Amino acid sequence: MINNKLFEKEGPIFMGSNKTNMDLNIGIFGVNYDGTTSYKSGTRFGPNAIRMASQSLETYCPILNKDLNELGYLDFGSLSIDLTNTESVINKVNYATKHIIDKNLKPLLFGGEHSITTGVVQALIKKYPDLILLQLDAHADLRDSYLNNKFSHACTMKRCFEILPKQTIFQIGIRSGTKDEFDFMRNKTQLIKFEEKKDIKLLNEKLSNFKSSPIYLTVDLDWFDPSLVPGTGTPEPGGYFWKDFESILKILNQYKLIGADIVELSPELDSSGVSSIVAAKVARSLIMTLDNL
Ligand SMILES: [Mn+2]
Repeated sequence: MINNKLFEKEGPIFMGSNKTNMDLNIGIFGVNYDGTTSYKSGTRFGPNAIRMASQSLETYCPILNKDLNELGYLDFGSLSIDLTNTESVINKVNYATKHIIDKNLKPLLFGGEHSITTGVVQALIKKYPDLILLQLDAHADLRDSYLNNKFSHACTMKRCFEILPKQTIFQIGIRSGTKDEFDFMRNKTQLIKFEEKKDIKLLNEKLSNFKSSPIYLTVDLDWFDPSLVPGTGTPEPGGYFWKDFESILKILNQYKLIGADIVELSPELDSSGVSSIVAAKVARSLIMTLDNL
């Protein structure tokens, strides 16, 4: 079927994102794609699971002292994509991101697998050449190629690194990868272990050189511990908890976040539904942080 629509309008939307009486600041869209998933698939159901779980949350966040009811964001729906070719999905994400930023909105994406981040960054660097990237993830995602696909989820940070003019990525809490990937992170001094209080201080110190830089945040939900977020395709023991995310959030709120994504939610792998709730709460937090400027 030929489909010329950019976004699919049917299905659930993120809570409160049907407001028409407000100046918009943030544009949400989903990418229901899990074509390169190497272990367990199902992230194509992620965007709608986040939207449905959002209905269970309060609109008010006591940590950030903000209320979604006072913020201008719109959920455009999920991107119409061709599931057979990763590169065409990434190109479509690039195109859709450009569409969002041309409207002067900050993009917030719901994945889908991590490969989609490459498309967002391709679009963002045209507007923000001094963009820096922050990645929360269990995995380095720095492989040059994986299963013969350079656009695999396992390569997404490598592809981003290659196109970022400033070549600056801070990779927070990475605990899995090849020796080559860890050597790369250590040599570029971009690995932040985030295991102790001093790592929060280290993150703050590193970011203090980028007070005026635009920052893009990619949240791979497997950064969290599998006991909190079992609904992800490649769970990795030894992860982080909600309080850890909050401490990063507090730091980010002092910086210029211009876009974000939440990827790798595979809702059907978690019968309790808690993974989707965590993802929706991350989304709520990021809408509030993106609204900061
Ligand atoms: Mn990842």
